[in-house]
Amino acid sequence: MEYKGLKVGTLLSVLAFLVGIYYRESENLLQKRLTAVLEGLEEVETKHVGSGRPRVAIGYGICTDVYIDAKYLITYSKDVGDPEHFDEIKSEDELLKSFAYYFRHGAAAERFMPNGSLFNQLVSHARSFSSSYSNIGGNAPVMAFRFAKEGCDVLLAAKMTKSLRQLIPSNIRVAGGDVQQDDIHLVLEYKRGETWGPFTSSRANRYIVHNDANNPTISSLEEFDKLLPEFAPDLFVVSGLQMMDNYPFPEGMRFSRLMKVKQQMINQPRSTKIHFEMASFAEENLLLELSELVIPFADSLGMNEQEIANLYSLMYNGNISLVADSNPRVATVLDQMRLLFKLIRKNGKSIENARQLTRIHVHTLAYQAILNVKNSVWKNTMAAAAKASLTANRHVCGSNNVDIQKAMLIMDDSFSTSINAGRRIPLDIEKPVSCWDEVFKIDGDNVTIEVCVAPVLVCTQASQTAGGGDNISSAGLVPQI
Ligand SMILES: *[C@@H]1O[C@H](CO)[C@@H](O)[C@H](O)[C@H]1NC(C)=O
Ligand SMILES: *[C@@H]1O[C@H](CO)[C@@H](O)[C@H](O)[C@H]1NC(C)=O
Ligand SMILES: *[C@@H]1O[C@H](CO)[C@@H](O)[C@H](O)[C@H]1NC(C)=O
Ligand SMILES: CC(=O)N[C@H]1CO[C@H](CO)[C@@H](O)[C@@H]1O
Repeated sequence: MEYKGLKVGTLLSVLAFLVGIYYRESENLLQKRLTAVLEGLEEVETKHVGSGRPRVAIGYGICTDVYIDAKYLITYSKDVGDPEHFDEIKSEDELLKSFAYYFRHGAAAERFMPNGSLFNQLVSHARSFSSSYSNIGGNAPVMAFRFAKEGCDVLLAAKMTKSLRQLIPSNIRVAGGDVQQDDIHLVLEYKRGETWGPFTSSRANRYIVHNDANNPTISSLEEFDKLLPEFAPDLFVVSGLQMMDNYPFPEGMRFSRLMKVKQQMINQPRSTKIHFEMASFAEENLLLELSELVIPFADSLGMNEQEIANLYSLMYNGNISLVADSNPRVATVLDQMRLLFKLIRKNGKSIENARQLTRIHVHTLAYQAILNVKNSVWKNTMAAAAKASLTANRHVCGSNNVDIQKAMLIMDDSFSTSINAGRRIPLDIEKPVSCWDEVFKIDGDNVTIEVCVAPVLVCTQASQTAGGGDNISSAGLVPQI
């Protein structure tokens, strides 16, 4: 018995030992893999060393972001009922239903709250939690900060209070006057896999409500216009236009403001590249207006996976998609990029003063995809994809040094370049950024396109999600200008 017992015991411990080795080995392999990808990305990123200080002008707007863990501010109860989409949020009930609608898809959303006192109550409530914090927010300032950090000379179009202005670094010039009160955005954050009632989030994201008075009217546009000729930017970025989404404008006002944006874009000399950063648009009419008044006058477009699905759906099906897959396959996104590129180029031919679209950057959780016309004004596509990818981890994890202990790869071991006639490209961990050329036939012309895809070392311990897209898009633009 004893002999047998000993034998079984020994066998078990040998087995445990082997299992231990196996796990340690696979853990080691995983770490090695992530390290290789990180080193591969960093190598490509550092290949680009900028010369000189590019000049970047960015419109429009600014706000104070108040961050709160969503589950602290809003609690689930059975009364929430079915998730529902609302154009604007008129009551706390609507907030809960609307939050549920986006949370279950892990999709970002931004909604206007017309009731100022309800909004202020929510902000005070959020601020009463010690874990809440605030930051300068708005797409334009986040991009401006990033460009300034990356060594650009920056001009930002925004009106703000004197106290907010003191928080803007002195190396960023501001165009726009003073206001009495800054707009506040209340950012409800949640993590991947978090539950809220019966719903589970598929990724870390945020739901934003606001009661803006300044940003929707792009009140800084005129002041900005006066400074632009003298500033002579290499790059002009149009962003923040989603603040017009579902905003109660007086009749015709939105259209006339967008006409001013169009005019401002057209007025720039051809030597100034123009980038339009998309955002989450819920109002079909606004997106239609943008596709007439803004998109045709840009050289470059930046957007996330939801935004490209939305724009694609509008241009192809004639309606918008409010939520889309939050982890789309590379092939799906590349196909959407190709079709949008061709369509926008085609439409542009019959639009007076239109520019030729030469670049699209789509940032997703799992990868960065950049498409641009070869030998165009955009350089260093590969470095741009790597930089965008690393910035995604750095921003979300809140640290400049990527820690592989807090990172994972979501992108598959290989991806297809297209849903139908795609080629499979394996993910080479030593050379993680894949680039290739394609020839597009557009109205009888052969246009050579360079496509680069870089995997993201997804941050597993998110410290922030808001502003991620803006940091990533700007980081991707810097090596290219
Ligand atoms: C606005 O919100 C306040 C506070 O929640 C509420 O008392 C008031 O009835 C609301 N007003 C409207 C028009 O819904
Ligand atoms: C948009 O149109 C397509 C095709 O007509 C349809 O399948 C889809 O359900 C519509 N989506 C929305 C959100 O209405
Ligand atoms: C475009 O490329 C095709 C081959 O891929 C060629 O037959 C055609 O002549 C080219 N067209 C132009 C305008 O260069
Ligand atoms: C990692 C990183 O640099 N994130 C930045 C993104 O942009 C915001 C606003 O400028 C910064 O506060 C973050 O540090």
